[in-house]
Amino acid sequence: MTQRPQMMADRKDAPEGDAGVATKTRPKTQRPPLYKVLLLNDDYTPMEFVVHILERFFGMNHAQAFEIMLTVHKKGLAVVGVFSFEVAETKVAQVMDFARRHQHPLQCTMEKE
Ligand code: TYC
Repeated sequence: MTQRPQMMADRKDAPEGDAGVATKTRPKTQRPPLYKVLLLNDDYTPMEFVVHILERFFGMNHAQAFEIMLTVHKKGLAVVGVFSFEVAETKVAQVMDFARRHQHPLQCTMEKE
């Protein structure tokens, strides 16, 4: 069998500064929390504008974007993506800014999954 230098961390006889806690067991990895980005319905924003937003900021094709837009229109809201905190925050800001610049009342929010 191939020999390789053994680091202290690998050695079973290494001094245990960690007092024997979780050295052999599965290390606890922490996944960052995810955030849902939600689009809300209103009575004034044009359907094609919402479709454009979904294509532009959420990478959807026209058919997907149209379908999600219709879901929001009928159900009142829909999840349009799930992202890390920073990416979700950026998407919400992009959508809100774009809607405001076009004087549409479209609302976009995020919530922890
Ligand atoms: N309800 C809007 C209309 O009838 C369309 C719309 C869809 C608005 C989705 C916002 O997030 C929205 N023009």
